[in-house]
Amino acid sequence: MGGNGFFKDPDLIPLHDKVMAQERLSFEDGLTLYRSADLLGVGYLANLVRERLHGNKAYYIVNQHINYSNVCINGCKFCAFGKESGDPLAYEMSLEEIFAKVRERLAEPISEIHIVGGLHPHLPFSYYVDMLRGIKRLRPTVHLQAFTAVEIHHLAGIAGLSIPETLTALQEAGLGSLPGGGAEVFSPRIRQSLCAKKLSPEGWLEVCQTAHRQGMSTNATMLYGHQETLEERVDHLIKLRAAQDETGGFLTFIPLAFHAANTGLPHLPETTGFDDLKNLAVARLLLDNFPHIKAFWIMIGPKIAQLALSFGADDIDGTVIEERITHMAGARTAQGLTRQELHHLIREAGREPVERDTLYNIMSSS
Ligand code: V47
Repeated sequence: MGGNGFFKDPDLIPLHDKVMAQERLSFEDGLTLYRSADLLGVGYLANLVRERLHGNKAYYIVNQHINYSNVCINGCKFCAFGKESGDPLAYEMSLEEIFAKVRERLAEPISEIHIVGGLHPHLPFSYYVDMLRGIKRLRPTVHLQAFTAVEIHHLAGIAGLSIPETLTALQEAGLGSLPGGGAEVFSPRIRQSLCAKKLSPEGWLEVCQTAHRQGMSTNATMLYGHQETLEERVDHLIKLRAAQDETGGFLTFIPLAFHAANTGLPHLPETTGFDDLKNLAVARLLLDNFPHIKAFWIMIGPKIAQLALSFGADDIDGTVIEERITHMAGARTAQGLTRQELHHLIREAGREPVERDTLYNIMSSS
């Protein structure tokens, strides 16, 4: 397959040459990919890179999500999860409640706990440190992937510490890596319109790069399907690629499909399967220095996530259990999938299921 006759869109032919030569794609190339209606052509190119890097492997993880509080001072328009303090739907878990959630699942072979919340105005820094310490006491070998770069910046303000000092204190308490949330879209136009109070793109990148310099991996995301242009998507990806060239600590990129229910943008339609696959494929092609591209099944549904394994994605996230951010915004996906369900999805797609830990060490392969 491949070659000039394969592509319905002739603009993809020069990109095929570049991909075969392992040449870096430009901003213009990114736009060509996004503008192309030839999804199979774009997917084919992304699959070349995906298989070059990972062969037939499709990674997943046995993990648990804990969203400790939805109280948030940022008020982002695209978010249905964050609530002001005092809102009837606002909640914050006590440390005992968080530990109970961990205890409930001690018998399960969970290798990662993913912890994200809002920017809470009052909880003291000790709450976060004690949270990590307490969970590690209950599950000493679990990897804690906790607090987005935006939360880290907020916690630094609460603690009166610098970003490096904050990360060190949290690392000493058991923090293993940072999840990729809070990047949204780096465009100043979008930030002004949707999340003016949020940590700036430069601030977000600086926290991630500081974590990298301190030996921690982080992930990166892009929220798509709201008001952003194709140029703004490409700009976001190219900025991530440039940051990765400098510090090299980004592990996985996850495009996040916007869900409109209960947000400040309720009129916007759902993202389409075409756009979900396109974002994963373009990311695989532009982010040549990111090891992994994840199709987060919670956001795009298990069916599209399964197809994504042939459109650039090598990872399908994991069992998850009790995700709240997307479900508050109307996601109709389940709260979790079993290991068997993940294996079935991956095998049917002709891939080899590989259970990984957070850092992509292989746990088992069957
Ligand atoms: O930062 C908020 C996004 C993110 C909505 O690192 C929304 O492996 C869609 O980053 N519709 C948090 N998305 C989740 C996140 C994540 C998820 C899974 C894996 C990883 C990882 C990271 O969710 C936020 C924001 O960008 N978000 N509201 C919404 N209405």
